[in-house]
Amino acid sequence: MLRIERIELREIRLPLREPFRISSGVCAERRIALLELTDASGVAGWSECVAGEEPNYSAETIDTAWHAMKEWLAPRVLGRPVDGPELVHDLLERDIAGHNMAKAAIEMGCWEVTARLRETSLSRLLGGTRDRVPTGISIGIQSGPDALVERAKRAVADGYRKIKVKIQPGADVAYVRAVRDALGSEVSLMADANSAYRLADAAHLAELDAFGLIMIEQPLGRDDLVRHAELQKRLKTPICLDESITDLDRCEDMIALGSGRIVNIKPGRVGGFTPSMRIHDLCQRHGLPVWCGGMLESGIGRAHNIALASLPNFSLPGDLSPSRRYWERDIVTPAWDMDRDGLVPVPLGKVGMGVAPDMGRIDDLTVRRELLVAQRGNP
Ligand code: OSB
Ligand code: MG
Repeated sequence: MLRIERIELREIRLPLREPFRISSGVCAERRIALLELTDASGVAGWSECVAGEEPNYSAETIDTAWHAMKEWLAPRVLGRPVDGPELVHDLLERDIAGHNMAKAAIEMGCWEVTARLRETSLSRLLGGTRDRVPTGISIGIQSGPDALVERAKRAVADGYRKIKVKIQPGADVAYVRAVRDALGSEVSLMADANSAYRLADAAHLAELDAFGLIMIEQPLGRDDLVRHAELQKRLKTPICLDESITDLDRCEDMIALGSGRIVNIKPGRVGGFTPSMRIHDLCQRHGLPVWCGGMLESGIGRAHNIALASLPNFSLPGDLSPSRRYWERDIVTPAWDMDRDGLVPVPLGKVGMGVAPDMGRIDDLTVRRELLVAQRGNP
């Protein structure tokens, strides 16, 4: 049994070591909402909201998520006894449309609190089966092919097991060709377009088939499963969907329509761990691989992603880079790291997410905080 009595929301500002550019926008400093949820028994757990600064990846931003959590979502769970964290997603879904990232932050926090209540690791609680997860890198759009090649070579030398390069019109075929030529045919390479193309670009995108990419991620519109299905017919390269898969039904539609053959699961995008696991299981039944995407999370969101990525059908490397790739200094101890083979150890021997929030650092970075408590009257 779980009963959340208080949720402390904070916003921290965390500068990236270098700006991260995708086709739909650029980020130099993350504004991250962190949650500390405390159960009636006094056990607390942390989670992170992955909503961005601007509505370029999805409609949500940190400010809309803050509002949704405070006004509609936190009141749903505060003071309410729930039998288990697997019920929280449906509780938050009922009569509240959208706001998946806000829902996910609360839902994932409930899983973390439960892991601590049961004195088990978050990975074990979710049904993880792996003690190490393979890591890929997501490289932002660079000034030219040479700069991209240099980044990609360094990433291979660091041990990353998958290289993802961001593309957009004007920075695509020549960039990918240069990387493939430099890395050779053995390296797992993929491209992510973040919705930058139209179906009319199909012939141009088909030029990427020459480079043996393991997948192309989200080439077309966020909500556009129909045209992705048409595009997939014209490409040899498997399409992987990210932005489009906002819930289990969208994933069923993708499979029914043939809009993609791989899914990038980001728990924030789909509303938490429960829908992530449902999508994971659905894909597994259909023989489709999934992998865990990233949203430039701090060490707290990363911990949650790594626990999820330990589930069996996460068979491709996730965007789960070590802390130092993003930050001068992370907000957790120990910082996240990978070995020379690009594997991150899952902290199975620890309770909960397996890293501790660095409270001094978090306090230094905090620009706003708000305490939400149970109002009388929640059953
Ligand atoms: O499309 O996967 C994406 C970052 C922000 C928004 C969207 C995406 C990304 C990434 C970063 O690719 C992956 C990471 O966190 O390393
Ligand atoms: Mg993506």
